[in-house]
Amino acid sequence: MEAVVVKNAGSHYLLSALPEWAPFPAVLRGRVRLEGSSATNPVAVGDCVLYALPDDGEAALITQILPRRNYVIRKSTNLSRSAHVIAANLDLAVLVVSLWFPELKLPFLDRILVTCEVYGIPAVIVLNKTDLYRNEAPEEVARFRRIYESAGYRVLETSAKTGEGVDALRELCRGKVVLFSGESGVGKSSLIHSLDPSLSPKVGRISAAHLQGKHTTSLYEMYPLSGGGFLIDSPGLRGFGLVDLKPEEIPLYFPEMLKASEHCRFTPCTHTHEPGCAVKEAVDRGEISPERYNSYLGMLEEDRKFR
Ligand SMILES: Nc1nc2c(ncn2[C@@H]2O[C@H](COP(=O)(O)OP(=O)(O)OP(=O)(O)O)[C@@H](O)[C@H]2O)c(=O)[nH]1
Ligand SMILES: [Mg+2]
Ligand SMILES: [Zn+2]
Repeated sequence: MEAVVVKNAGSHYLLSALPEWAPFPAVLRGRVRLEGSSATNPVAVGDCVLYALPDDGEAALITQILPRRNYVIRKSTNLSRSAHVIAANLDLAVLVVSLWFPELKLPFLDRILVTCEVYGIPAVIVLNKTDLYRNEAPEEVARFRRIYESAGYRVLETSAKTGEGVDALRELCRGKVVLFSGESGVGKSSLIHSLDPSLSPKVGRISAAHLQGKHTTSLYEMYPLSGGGFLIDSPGLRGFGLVDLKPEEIPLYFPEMLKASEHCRFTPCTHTHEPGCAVKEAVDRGEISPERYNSYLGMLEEDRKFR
């Protein structure tokens, strides 16, 4: 029998035969692994699995993990460089950020965006907590929008507190399997609650000392959106290491750089020192944002360090 993993709590799982919502417990038998996967976690929320029901009426046994349509994977940023599959078989990734509390870190957002591009997962950027800074920092909000809209991404402004943008976000999520990802404290769990008040993932506070989230959500868990759709709440990301990409592959996953690179004199072009580089010219003309270009240079640099 086939079902989807809707909660991952270490060695215990909940499964449900989506779109039906009736979660039941399951465990993993022995060494079930998806062929070719080197991730530290064999099963992720969103995985489609085959299971058997034991005679003793205890938890179902996961017997096989079916091939993934796509997934989001991150490398730990410590020395082990082990990889962790965050979620699988997604229709949409909602990448939540805030200008303040916690402070915005663009290179971090760009890494997640690159990963979504690598695996072909559509991404929207949600700028949450606008109630805190819309009036205080309108230029910063406009600048943020410019950077990401010119790169081809949709940017939605929301406030889980006032409900701004929540209807638009609900429309985007309807009927889809959606991962909510981002740093701790940006309001992923709060947004899920405001999309559907019958859902109540635990919400934390912002640490007064560090002005950062407190890693309140500790598990990957899917929630059914009334009206259709499934939302995956996830723990705040601390760092986001890119999976193995060759340096020449990185610019393929910056949509605006990929487009401009058609006109580079050399192929491949690293868009750093080559004469006649259309990407650098686009940066100079202000068509590609310097922030995104700098994120790219940072990724190249990191790649060199670990080689
Ligand atoms: N002012 C304001 N506060 C918000 C908003 N959204 C969330 N918060 C607050 O931000 C804090 C963190 O919210 P959470 O929803 O727990 O954040 P999270 O992204 O789920 O964090 P982790 O689970 O730690 O990854 C809480 O105090 C929320 O009340 C918002 O739109 N405006
Ligand atoms: Mg949370
Ligand atoms: Zn170039």
